[in-house]
Amino acid sequence: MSKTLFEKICDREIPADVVYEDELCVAFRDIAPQAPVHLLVVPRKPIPRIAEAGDEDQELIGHLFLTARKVAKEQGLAEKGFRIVVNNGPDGGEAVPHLHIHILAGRQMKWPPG
Ligand code: DGP
Repeated sequence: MSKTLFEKICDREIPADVVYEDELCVAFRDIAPQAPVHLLVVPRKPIPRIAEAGDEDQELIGHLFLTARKVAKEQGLAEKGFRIVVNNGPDGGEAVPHLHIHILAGRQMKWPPG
């Protein structure tokens, strides 16, 4: 199977502004930022979307969220706040079929989201 776009970024085959990485995931700046700070936290494992994560991914999914917390703190976002988003499927606004957590910050977020 060919690699997903985000697998190629995780493997450093496509350049990205990486802010954090470990054995399970990579965090990098979104190429089309929707806020002054827009980061993606991506598992190295190419789970297409959260709806297709398995029970065996429980630890990994927890790791992704705790990594989002860690990255947000490291980037100085924790005090003013930030938003975490996971898009799933066509109606959810998913464009890249490789699970990722968006971290958005640096402006007042609106609710409900568009
Ligand atoms: P989503 O709609 O949730 O699937 O979000 C996909 C995000 O991925 C979108 O905000 C733009 C970002 N993106 C797409 N291609 C690239 C890329 O080549 N590099 C980086 N850094 N981000 C990308």
